[in-house]
Amino acid sequence: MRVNLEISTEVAAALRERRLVVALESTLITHGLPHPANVETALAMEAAVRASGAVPATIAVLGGKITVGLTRGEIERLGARPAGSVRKCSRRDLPIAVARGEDGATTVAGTMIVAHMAGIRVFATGGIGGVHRGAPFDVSADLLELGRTPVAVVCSGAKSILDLPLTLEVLETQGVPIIGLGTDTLPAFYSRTSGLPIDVRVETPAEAAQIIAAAGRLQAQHGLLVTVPVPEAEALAAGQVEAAIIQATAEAAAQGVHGKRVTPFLLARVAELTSGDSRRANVALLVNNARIAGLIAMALSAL
Ligand code: PSU
Ligand code: MN
Repeated sequence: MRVNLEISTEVAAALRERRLVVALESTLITHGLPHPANVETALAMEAAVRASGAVPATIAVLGGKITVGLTRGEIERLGARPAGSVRKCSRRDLPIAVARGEDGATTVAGTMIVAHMAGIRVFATGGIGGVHRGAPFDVSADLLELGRTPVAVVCSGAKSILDLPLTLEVLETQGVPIIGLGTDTLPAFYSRTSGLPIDVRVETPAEAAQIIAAAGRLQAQHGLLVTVPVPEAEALAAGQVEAAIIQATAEAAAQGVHGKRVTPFLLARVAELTSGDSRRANVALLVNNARIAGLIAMALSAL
């Protein structure tokens, strides 16, 4: 017997009518941003998806139930939970949270798995996980999930706390096409470019949708990345954030922070060291990516 998904009435109706749904993750609510900015951002992302004409589906595990399409109240409650009290769920964590009736926040990997189970093809987030600097075996489960689950992830590249060249190598090995919307280099999360070339540049969400549709016709069993640079007004200069990343990475190593705690630690510490500038960039790119994902979903339905 297969596990039941709790799909909200609105999302279920949208999926039945073949109206377009955009998946949104929940780890950025519980581990990526502080309260109450996390709740405000999650709700702003949902509003941005709607403004593009699509239906948002924020995904999480609630009391062991895999839930697709959280209500506003559920987002508010999840966002108010004390730090560390919600399990961060990548592929290996999902069965644990389900079996034990826990609350779990889905990462990019976890959200892709659930989106695919529900029949959702487009997912918006901030930055995917990747290969950590100085730790070439700390490879995010996001990269392997992109190699095995057919969902298009709209993001601003991989978080620049990571080793971006090594991250691109793993994505190449995994067979994941990287599409740049209005860019021919990989966006570097807080800043608009890493200078690293990617596979293809498109100018419109509709052109990105054509590639996603072609992957579908090829019966591709892997994901795709659609990368969108952070909006100009909130972008940080690469040099501005680099010193903070180097310091935060050294502190993580000195304090013995490892495993799933690394990414939340670095995001929080870089935000402190940049007096909140990195967090403003993070929020701006999240909302912008949700808007673009909505447009891609709409274009996909028109094909
Ligand atoms: N994007 C953000 N903030 C976040 C994340 C992405 O703007 O907090 C989360 C995603 O859920 C991603 C996770 O999957 O960070 C990566 O964690 P790790 O490196 O441990 O795989
Ligand atoms: Mn890791």
